[in-house]
Amino acid sequence: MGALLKLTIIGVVLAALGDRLVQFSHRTNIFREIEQVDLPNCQLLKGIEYGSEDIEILPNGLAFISSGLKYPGLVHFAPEKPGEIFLLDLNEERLRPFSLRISKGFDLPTFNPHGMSTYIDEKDDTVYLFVVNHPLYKSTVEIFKFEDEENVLVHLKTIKHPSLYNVNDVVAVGPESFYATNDHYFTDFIMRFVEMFLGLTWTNVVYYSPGDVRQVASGFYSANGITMSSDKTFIYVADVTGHTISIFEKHANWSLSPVKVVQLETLLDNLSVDPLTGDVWTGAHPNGFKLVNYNTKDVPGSEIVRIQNIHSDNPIVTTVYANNGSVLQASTSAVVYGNKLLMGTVFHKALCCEL
Ligand SMILES: *[C@@H]1O[C@H](CO)[C@@H](O)[C@H](O)[C@H]1NC(C)=O
Ligand SMILES: *[C@@H]1O[C@H](CO)[C@@H](O)[C@H](O)[C@H]1NC(C)=O
Ligand SMILES: CC(=O)N[C@H]1CO[C@H](CO)[C@@H](O)[C@@H]1O
Repeated sequence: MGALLKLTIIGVVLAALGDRLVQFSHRTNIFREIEQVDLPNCQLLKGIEYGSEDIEILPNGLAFISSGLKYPGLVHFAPEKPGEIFLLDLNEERLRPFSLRISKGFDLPTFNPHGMSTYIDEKDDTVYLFVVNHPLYKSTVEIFKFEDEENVLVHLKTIKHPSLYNVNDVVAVGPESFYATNDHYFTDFIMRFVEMFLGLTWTNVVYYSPGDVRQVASGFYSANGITMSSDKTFIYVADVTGHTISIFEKHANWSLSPVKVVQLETLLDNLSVDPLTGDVWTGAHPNGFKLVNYNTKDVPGSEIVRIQNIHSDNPIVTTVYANNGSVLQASTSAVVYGNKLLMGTVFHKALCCEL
């Protein structure tokens, strides 16, 4: 091979790598620093020290908080402690979350809860709690029935399916059916890193019901939080490293068709919708590098973003709370109840402030 050709090939390879690197650092916000934004009357939730990865609030103000996620590549402050689901009554002045009892027969030592969703049966007001679980780093979706008189989660069913290969979050649409995001093709940290570095868009949304399982959307860099509009006609999907929220119309046959994509700057994670206003809220990672490269001297921060008028031509995107990690590290979820804003994190505490 001629020297010139060799040089050309090396040049092309380096240029391609450089391009990947620029795109990768952009997708993971390696260099981003944020301005702090404060809110009044904040209280950290007592007893929650090992994450509050996802939060689901029932119309009556009871909140479920999943805690103790162990995830390849992310820090955990108590790796031997099984995951828990906390219950919190947001109508109380002093917030006192407590760990919910789970019925016998469920494998608690390997409980590793991730995204959650609730489904309320209109016939008899039964509350079903769907929890993404990673026992031994596999992916299942657990369905529980919530008995509010005894404050216990009764385990009904474990769902496993080859199409649900690495589930992140779910949104329940029936007592046994849901949409789920697969956030990476691989569970292995190195392979997920390679997948991200190459900018592969192999993550997707799967519809699951006992008789019908199929992919209904695809082409995300890292599909993560998923939720439904208050009127139940649209599905919103957060793409963390794509920095986008994709909006889909939900059809009677459960297919999804794309409506539009809203571009954000931050690494948005879990999504929620304010039932009163329709605003979309997300807990986000200001800087992806600090998240995966945990350093006590330079901790990952938190950023809570509200998107108003998401269906209009000009959605209003506002950073409502931002902190450098001195109070709250690695925010993932933000949920509103009245004038209260509840904020969850991957592996740190949970915070409630007034709006
Ligand atoms: C589902 O319904 C939509 C809208 O009516 C239609 O466009 C689509 O082809 C249907 N998909 C399937 C898989 O039947
Ligand atoms: C974070 O903010 C706090 C309070 O505003 C400040 O005291 C602290 O030095 C900041 N930490 C870093 C790492 O910037
Ligand atoms: C419910 C949900 O989307 N959970 C995500 C929230 O944030 C964490 C941290 O990145 C994700 O890993 C979860 O998948």
